[in-house]
Amino acid sequence: MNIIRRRGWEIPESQITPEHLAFDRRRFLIGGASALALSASLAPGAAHADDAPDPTANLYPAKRNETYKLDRPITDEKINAHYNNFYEFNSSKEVADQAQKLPIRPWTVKIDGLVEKPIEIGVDDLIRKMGIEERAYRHRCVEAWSMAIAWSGFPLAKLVAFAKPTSGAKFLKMETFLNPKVAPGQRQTWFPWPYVEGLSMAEATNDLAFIATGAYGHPMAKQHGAPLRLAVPWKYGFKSIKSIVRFSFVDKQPIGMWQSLQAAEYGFWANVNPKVPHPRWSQATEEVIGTGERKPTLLFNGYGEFVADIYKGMDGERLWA
Ligand SMILES: Nc1nc2c(c(=O)[nH]1)N[C@H]1C(S)=C(S)[C@@H](COP(=O)(O)O)O[C@H]1N2
Ligand SMILES: [Mo]
Repeated sequence: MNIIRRRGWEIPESQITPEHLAFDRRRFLIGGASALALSASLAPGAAHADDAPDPTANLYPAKRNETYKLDRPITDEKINAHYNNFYEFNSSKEVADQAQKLPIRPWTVKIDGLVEKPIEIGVDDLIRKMGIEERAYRHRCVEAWSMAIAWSGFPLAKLVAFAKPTSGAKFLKMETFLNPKVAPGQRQTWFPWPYVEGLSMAEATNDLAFIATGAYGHPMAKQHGAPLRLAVPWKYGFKSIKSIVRFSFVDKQPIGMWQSLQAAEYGFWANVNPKVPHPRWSQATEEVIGTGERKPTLLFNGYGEFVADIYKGMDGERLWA
């Protein structure tokens, strides 16, 4: 996968391994090679034989919300299912096989912090309460590659309304599961697990912010972050936290996992901007995975008409990286 000819002016793959620590480099390269071998043998979203049927499967496929249009075809599911970032499992792009070990039922979602009343709710109850729709979104990783995905799920704003945050809530902090027994990456104790990400309340209640519970017309494959993950397509991909177990409303800006590891490279806002390079590479263009194309990257990943207003008057903030 991801074998393209690069011209001299393009950055070599070895320099765009951003969410990395030096000792992961070798595994990353090995992962790239094994991705080729595995993608032929595993069906997308292939489940373990011992998995019970998904209790919400009958909700899919959901009706497409046509407000959000794509300027490119949806990435082939077979490719998307074997080109993932999910550091809880490993730091290569081939996580699909290992991710199948994650138990996703029962799955309890905690909603707490500055809310009228903390809630714990099973994911199936939550999904049925919220209802689902389909949205085709672009996805732009900070590593300068992109895809397009047909997510199913519900606007994050619906979950915020359900949570009833108090007026003191300024940010929403989200956390991934912590289960080192099934997630070998979480045995690497130099990572400050669990994975954490956050949004401001204005971002969390913008209609574009989406909680995806499925993709490609069926419940989410585990490697994409089942049973529920965030999709905030105007931001670099690391903001779109997977396999969420907790939503906490807080008064201070949360520190994301990548931000706590390398604040100079991964900030809180992380909005896509082709003119602001990452400290180690340009963000001007992106490799469209599965096509071998390079396309110019768009401001806010092309979603400025929906989200640019959020950032009016925030010029003092580091909005772009
Ligand atoms: N919990 C968790 N969420 C995560 C990540 C991760 O490693 N762990 N990687 C992020 C990054 S860097 C990207 S690009 C996207 C990748 O999503 P995909 O594999 O579904 O394309 O997930 C994001 N969410
Ligand atoms: Mo990413």
